[in-house]
Amino acid sequence: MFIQPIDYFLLAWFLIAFASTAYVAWDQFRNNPEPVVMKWGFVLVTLYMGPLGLLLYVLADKEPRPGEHEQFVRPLWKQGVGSTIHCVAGDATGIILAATVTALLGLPMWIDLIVEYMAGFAFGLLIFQSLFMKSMMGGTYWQNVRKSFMPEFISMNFMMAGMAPVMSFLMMGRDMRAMDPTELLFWGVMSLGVIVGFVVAYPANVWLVAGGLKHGLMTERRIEAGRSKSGTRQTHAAPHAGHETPAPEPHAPPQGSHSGGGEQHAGHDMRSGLTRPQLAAVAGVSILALTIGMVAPANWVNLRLSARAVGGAMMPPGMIMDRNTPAEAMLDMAGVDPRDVVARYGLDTRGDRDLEPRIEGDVRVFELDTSVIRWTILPGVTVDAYAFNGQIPGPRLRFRQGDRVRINVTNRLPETTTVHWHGLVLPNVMDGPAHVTQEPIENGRLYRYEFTPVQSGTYFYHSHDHVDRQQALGLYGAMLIEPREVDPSLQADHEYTLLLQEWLLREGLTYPAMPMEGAMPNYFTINGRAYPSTDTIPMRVGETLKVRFIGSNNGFIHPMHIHGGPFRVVAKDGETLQPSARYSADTINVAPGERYDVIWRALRPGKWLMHCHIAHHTTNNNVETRGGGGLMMIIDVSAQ
Ligand SMILES: [Cu+2]
Repeated sequence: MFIQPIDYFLLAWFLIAFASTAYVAWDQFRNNPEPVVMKWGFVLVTLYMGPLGLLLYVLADKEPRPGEHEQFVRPLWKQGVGSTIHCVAGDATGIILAATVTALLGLPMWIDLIVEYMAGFAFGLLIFQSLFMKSMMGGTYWQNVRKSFMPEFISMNFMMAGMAPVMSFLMMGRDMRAMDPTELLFWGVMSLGVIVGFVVAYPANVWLVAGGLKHGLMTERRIEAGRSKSGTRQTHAAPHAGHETPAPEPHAPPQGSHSGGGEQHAGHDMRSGLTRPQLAAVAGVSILALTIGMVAPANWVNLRLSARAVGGAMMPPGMIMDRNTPAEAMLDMAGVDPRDVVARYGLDTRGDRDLEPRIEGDVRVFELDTSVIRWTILPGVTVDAYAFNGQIPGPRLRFRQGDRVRINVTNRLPETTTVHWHGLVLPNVMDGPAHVTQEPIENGRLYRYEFTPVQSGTYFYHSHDHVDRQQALGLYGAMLIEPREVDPSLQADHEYTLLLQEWLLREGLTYPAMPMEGAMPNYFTINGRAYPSTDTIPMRVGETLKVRFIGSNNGFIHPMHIHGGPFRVVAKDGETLQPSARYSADTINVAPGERYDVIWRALRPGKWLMHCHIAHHTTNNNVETRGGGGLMMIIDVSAQ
């Protein structure tokens, strides 16, 4: 629940909202002399608008001192507040109920908005507005429904004109947890929508009250003593312009038409000072506002998506999401949900650890499982990653050319996956591409890969289901196949296997890095660590080092460079180069999927760097620490 700063703000907001609502409810039903439907109106609106609802209540409606309610609620602005309150209480309740139901049903956002409008209008008209009018004016329920229709229509249109864009932009925004009713953010967006809807609907409500077509606040007291022992209700309507003048006279100041106040109206009837053309014109403008509010957001966000399709996805800042961006694209680029993390590892845990097989007959059995982990790449910097066996990179699989190998892959990711054994000659059904050679492995399921490697050299394995996402989040590992016969010319005093990776880490969330807008990486790792937390290789002058570069990353070609003299390239993509084809270089471009085995000789003592030559890839979020960052490590050569 609490994974972003907004979540803590919302927790505080709703605690204040509940406290405010409790106070308003207590005060309304205990102290405030007004009709029950109005009491409920304020209670609901305070629930939705939190401290702002409380503010409106104490400033406009709460009886300041006994007997003063009639006088207190008289000003037009307060009457407008009251009128908006009983509109919003009904409309917002209908809208929120409809939004919850449609989100759970998985309907597209545009249908969502239409259902919300209809539910809000029905709720507002049939419950709050008509009941309120009935308690004000008497008459039958259906007479009041008819009378309330036009003012409710105008008010609802403006309300939704404010609320709809808030919902569209924020629910379909970067943090689409806002589409999911089980998230606090959903309720936060609803609250903000009601507040904006209230503000937009308020001027029309003031106009309708001034014109005598709506009532705002009124006083209803039980007289306990005197006339009747059972108690008589007396309703005091706050006076408003036009209420006594049938002529279509525009609103005079509300205080003007009455002096003294406290006039009693039982079954008070309203006469509107508004003309049909005036009403029609305002209704027309309200329809225009409604249309803009409902339709305009479709220019920017994809309202055809549903909460079920994308609800809960958190998108990287800067990602281009337009009105045509499909749900699949969003899910591909969405950040890892920190609540899916099942284990956390510090700098003391290494990746690329050798995985011991179990021997079953003549078969070597390896167990791999996938899960979401939190992995430390630098002191205080963690990524939420998809990992094989809880490590980045995944465990190193070592076997011998000609060995029978079985690898059981159990998927514990929140999505399907498969594994591809990059570069190997094997049966097609063991190759791994999802939907091509096999059905993807569902969460909780196991897939058994079995083959006999006929090649030898440097290989690697990686996810082949939503590769763009899953490999970028960490699903890769080295696969080193020893040859049947050792070739001395490929031997060295030291060996180091080097797996490259790019990460996108922003605001505490990890997104799959991609070479596209908003998804460019800002951290880079060698074997799951960024410099200065990368390994240091100790050597002596005269010794040789065999480096196996593996392009296990997705997005970039990394020109890998070693200081202190050239290396000899002896193998490419697992294939040993003929002696005549071997060559010397000091920089080699390692593209995604490529492997190079190079042998470097330590000629001079000292600290010699091995690093990517795209300078940005040797920074951590654009910061250099101790001379660099990211794809950089040190070969520490001592004299003899
Ligand atoms: Cu690079």
